[in-house]
Amino acid sequence: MKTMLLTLAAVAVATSAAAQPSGRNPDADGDGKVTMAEFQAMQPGRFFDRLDKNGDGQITAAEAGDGPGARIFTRFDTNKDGAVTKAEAEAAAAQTFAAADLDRDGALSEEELVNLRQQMQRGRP
Ligand SMILES: [Ca+2]
Ligand SMILES: [Ca+2]
Ligand SMILES: [Ca+2]
Repeated sequence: MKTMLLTLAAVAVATSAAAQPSGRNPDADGDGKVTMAEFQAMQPGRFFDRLDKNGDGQITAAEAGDGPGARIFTRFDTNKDGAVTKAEAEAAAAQTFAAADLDRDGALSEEELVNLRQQMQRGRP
């Protein structure tokens, strides 16, 4: 379970990085903490919309593409209907956020984000 969540975060971060080569700070208001709203604004919304090529509100394996993307999205499909809905992606992101928020203050500090990134790097296949 933990690996799946970290993989989602890795995908979202990787997708964001691909779209924004200069990198983007998820801390939109610059207060040093990433709230759930800021986290959700960064992921999964942006990468979800990009992957949902036909705009029907769900990502199929074909839309996710071949390779690691297809395997990852199959695992996000929690109800096993062959498509990842935005709700499924958001639920996975929310769980990722909760797992990363070590002190449970509802926001990710710089330290918590660094920790999350380190976990993603270790968990990467
Ligand atoms: Ca679609
Ligand atoms: Ca599904
Ligand atoms: Ca926190």
